[in-house]
Amino acid sequence: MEKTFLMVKPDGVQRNLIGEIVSRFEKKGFRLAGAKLMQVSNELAEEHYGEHKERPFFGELVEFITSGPVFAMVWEGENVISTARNMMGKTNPSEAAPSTIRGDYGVTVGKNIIHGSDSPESAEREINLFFDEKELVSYEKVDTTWIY
Ligand code: RTP
Ligand code: MG
Repeated sequence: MEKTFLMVKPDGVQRNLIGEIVSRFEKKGFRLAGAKLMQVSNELAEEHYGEHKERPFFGELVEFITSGPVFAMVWEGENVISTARNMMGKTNPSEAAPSTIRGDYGVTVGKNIIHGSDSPESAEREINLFFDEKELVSYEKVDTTWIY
């Protein structure tokens, strides 16, 4: 099953949006495979955003992502990588459509609430960067007869 790495950024945690964001992916029908509240180190931030090393906003990006706790998650499901990106909305919240996470809650590009992997390669890289294999749980949701 396809997996993606999603992370509520420090602004989303400060604004009490963890539950709202988890809820959207749960209701959509995806399955949570792992999650943790954590402080990102400088080293991890620079590795995670390595593709943007030469960009003028790199310093700010690393400073922001390390400024407070983040909520790191692994979600799985059919086409979860691209579907999650659609549910997040465009990078700049001012261009993100209403009903997307960034469209509903974000204002500025530097504080856009959530990160999501943009390809199968980045999903694999980012999941391995943030999670040990033993932190991920594999299970099925089949038997719902005991829910009243
Ligand atoms: P992310 O990696 O965080 O999920 O965001 P993304 O794919 O939508 O956007 P990306 O191009 O990977 O950029 C990473 C993050 O850098 C910040 N950014 N700032 N000041 C700027 O012009 C600028 N451009 C990008 C954003 O916070 C973006 O999420
Ligand atoms: Mg990106």
